[in-house]
Amino acid sequence: MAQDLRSQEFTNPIDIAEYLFKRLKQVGVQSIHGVPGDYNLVALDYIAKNGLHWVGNCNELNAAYAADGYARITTNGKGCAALVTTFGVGELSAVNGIAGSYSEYVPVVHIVGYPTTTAQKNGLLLHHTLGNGDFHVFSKMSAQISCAVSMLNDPHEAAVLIDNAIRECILQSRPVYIGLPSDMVTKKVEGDRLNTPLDLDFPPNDPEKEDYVVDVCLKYLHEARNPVILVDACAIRHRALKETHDFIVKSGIPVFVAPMGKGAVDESHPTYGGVYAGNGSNKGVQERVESADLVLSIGAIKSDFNTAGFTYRLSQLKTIDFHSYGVTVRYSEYPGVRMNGVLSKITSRLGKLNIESGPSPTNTIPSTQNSSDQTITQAWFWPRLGQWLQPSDVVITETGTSNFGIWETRFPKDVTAISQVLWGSIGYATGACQGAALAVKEQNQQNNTKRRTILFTGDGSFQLTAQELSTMIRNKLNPIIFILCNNGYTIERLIHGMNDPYNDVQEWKYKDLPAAFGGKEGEDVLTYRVETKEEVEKLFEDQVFVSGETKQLRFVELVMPWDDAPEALKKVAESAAKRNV
Ligand code: TPP
Repeated sequence: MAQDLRSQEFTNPIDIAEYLFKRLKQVGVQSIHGVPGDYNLVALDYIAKNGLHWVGNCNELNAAYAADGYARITTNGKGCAALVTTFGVGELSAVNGIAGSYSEYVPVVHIVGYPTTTAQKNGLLLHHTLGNGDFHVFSKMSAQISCAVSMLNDPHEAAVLIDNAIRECILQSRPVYIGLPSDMVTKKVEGDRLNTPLDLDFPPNDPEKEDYVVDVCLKYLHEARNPVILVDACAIRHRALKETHDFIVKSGIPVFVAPMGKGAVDESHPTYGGVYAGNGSNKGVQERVESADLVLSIGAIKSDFNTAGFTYRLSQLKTIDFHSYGVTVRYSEYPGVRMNGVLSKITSRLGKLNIESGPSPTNTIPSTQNSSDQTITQAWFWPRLGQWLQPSDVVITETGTSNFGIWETRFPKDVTAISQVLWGSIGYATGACQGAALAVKEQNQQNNTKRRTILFTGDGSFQLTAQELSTMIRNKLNPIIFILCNNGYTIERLIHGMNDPYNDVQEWKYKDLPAAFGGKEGEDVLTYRVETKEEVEKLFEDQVFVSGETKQLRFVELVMPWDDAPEALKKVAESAAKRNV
């Protein structure tokens, strides 16, 4: 009765859950990840009703990783991803994944189904509580890894809180937490609010301040003789890729990427020079970047693994840092001036520059690897992969040898790279592959394209989240998955305990898993095992395996030596080992 009276206050009353899912759909979300639970079941009824697809993950951690992967594909526009979990047990399982999204600036909306507001008020001794009547404890935990927490306990403010959460999620590119008590799901809010789309444009910089910063940057830029551009992850995460690209093309300045910036720039562009990561870089790259008289650093995240163990040798006196929150020119800080506006103004006002050219990387396999030895070595595989990849591929790598090997892979145009170099939770890549492959499938259907999603993960990492293969089969996804079978935690062996049993894993029959998860060979999946370079070559030429149109998920056991690692990893492991004592 009370609800009926309240709904009369609105011209177009709709249920809170309907409002929430319609808003998510408006910002481009087509699929919702998660796991059901009795506190979210009623809300789940609204997903299909509003034209959204329910993924149904095997567990909440995987759902969080998958949502992260999905978001990294959709944020090229202004999108995000969403997952639904249940109070306490479900949401806490997702926390590691959400923390990763927070750390790496990925916009994920985490919706948690709560017990009713009355049960909360009365402090009932309910399942999934700590048994102490505290219903705030889990949202307080999540507040540390969310840029907004919206508890929908009052229908009068629910629509505003939902709008605020989704907007903050996308603008700050970080997770948000929405608590939805089960009795609030059907309470009414004003549906007409949906006629006004959320404003997802970054607020413009103060023009006077922006002009000043642009002038300062241009002064140093026009004085420079051998500047370089260094692009990193935040250029991707904070949607500055177009501005970055325009600047690269117009300026003609040699451009390099940090490992987390892989995929941010067109690596087939003539001024692309390679991956810069201090001592982990190829020789020509390190020399060129470190001898520059000006480094234009766009969206840097100078973490240990991203800088090959803090081995950058770049002076702040020769650096201009562009960030989402401000610009730093040498030692002068200009807070509150977002890089997007500054970069596009610099490009439009740029005069003629005197520039020394940079090195041009190739995908050539090192001559030492061209021997008749058939072993699939890391030094051979990653450059070879660069020759095989296609434009627009999505390439996912995992914490382990693949995250470092990929430094040696020169991408064709428009490749999107996904990895979790800062947070580094193993198992992430397989979960993220499910989400990315789904987002790619949706985009392929919409744009009539044939993008491929390709995963490289270690055998050890795969064992943490292997069940997501089941979700991929269930959702008819067709990624190409390479399991690097090298008998255990090779990256850990290099850091400590080369021969110790704690770095071994049980050897699984990985190829048998798709069948165990209900996938039919030939119909849903195609499985392969390659042990020699020749077998890799044959696989790379197999048109069914290669094609983006192939409907089946492709699953490859890629056998590599247990003690082999990319050169960059060897250097990083050495410095990680030193920091651990
Ligand atoms: N647990 C989590 C959740 N995340 C971690 N990063 C670790 C443990 C520590 N760790 C980092 S890498 C790694 C482990 C255990 C081993 C990865 O081995 P594998 O996937 O086989 O990759 P390889 O180096 O052999 O390619």
